[in-house]
Amino acid sequence: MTGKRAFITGITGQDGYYLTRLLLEQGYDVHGLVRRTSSMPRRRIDQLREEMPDYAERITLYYGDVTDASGVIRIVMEQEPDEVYNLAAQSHVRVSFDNPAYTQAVNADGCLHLLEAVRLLNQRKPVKFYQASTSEMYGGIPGTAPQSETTPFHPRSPYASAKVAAFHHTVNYREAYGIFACNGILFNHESPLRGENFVTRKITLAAARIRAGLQSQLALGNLDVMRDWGYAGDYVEAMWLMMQQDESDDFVIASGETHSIRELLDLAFGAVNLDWQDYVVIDKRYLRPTEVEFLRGDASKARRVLGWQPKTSFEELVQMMVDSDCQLAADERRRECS
Ligand code: NAP
Ligand code: F7E
Repeated sequence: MTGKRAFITGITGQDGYYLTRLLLEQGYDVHGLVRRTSSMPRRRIDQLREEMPDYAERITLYYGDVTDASGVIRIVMEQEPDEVYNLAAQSHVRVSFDNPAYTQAVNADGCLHLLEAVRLLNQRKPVKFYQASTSEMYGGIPGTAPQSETTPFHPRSPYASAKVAAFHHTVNYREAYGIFACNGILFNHESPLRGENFVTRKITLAAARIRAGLQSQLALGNLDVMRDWGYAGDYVEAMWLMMQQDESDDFVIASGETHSIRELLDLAFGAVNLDWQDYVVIDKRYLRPTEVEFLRGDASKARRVLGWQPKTSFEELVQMMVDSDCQLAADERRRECS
């Protein structure tokens, strides 16, 4: 047991699940912020509690919202965590074009509220801060050179602009107040627990449901983009490693490979012996006013300083997601037939 206490915003999300799991295994008590909603959106945390019943008591949840500065500051000051991980975000890039001001409030101002809380607590005891930064900040950088910590930002969505602001707030608090504050610049990372409206999960779920006879078509947007996709379970290890350093810094976390959506479709539909061209239609509702065409990360600094490298290949990731979605489709089919 480390006896350490972590506070995680965004604990109900994909990364929240994997990070909570890792921290519990490391002996942490995990405190998390959850939003009050009319239904209980705790699917992933409930799953974790079932999978790790011996650890369930070490998870404590608090109602709150990162847009509510006073609530966030009160919780941090009362709970006195050793490490704060700010994962909360309106994390869908396409959706950020529909609600830009809200995205800014959550993704940029929310980070600032957490940083204020950490600054105040730091006057009482040492506390470390992690900000969930993103490869989307590189956005429209021309060419195909891999993006590293020294690549300039060129955000191409309200989501990315807000994340750039949060990145700079984090660096500024580090420089202005000397607090431990780091940015993990994570490239796309996926898993069987990925939200169903991100392209990887949308594709693996559709392949599984079409195979099971539960769906007949898959509507997608722009197929001409390239992404550096990794496994979320590997990437949360990098978050934790950044927080174990003596000095805070910013790190790119990526696989170093890039793949097209067509390759993703080939793998996912191939895994269930289908040809995606028979099922995919293009729907302009899924296009974005500005697109990020090409991402490939250079994580050599993380490899050198943190000793981090990904363990799961792109092919293994897609197979893992298809297998999980085939299981879900089989369950859905059983329910339909009973
Ligand atoms: P996710 O599954 O969409 O989870 C987002 C989390 O943020 C959820 O727990 C959500 O709560 C919470 N949240 C949203 N608005 C909030 C608010 N106003 N106050 C408090 N909590 C709020 O995202 P993810 O994939 O786990 O990503 C985690 C973080 O990493 C995000 O900041 C994302 O922008 C960033 N990131 C992700 C990737 C990636 O490829 N996954 C790459 C780079 C950076 P509800 O459950 O209530 O919605
Ligand atoms: O889109 C294209 C789409 O929504 C990937 C977030 O976690 O990673 C994620 O952002 C690509 C885009 O992820 C569909 O146009 C085509 O080019 O899966 P996505 P994202 O936008 O890269 C970054 C690193 C984050 O930080 C974000 O929080 O796929 N695409 N057709 C589609 N995308 C979606 N969602 N749906 C489609 O039908």
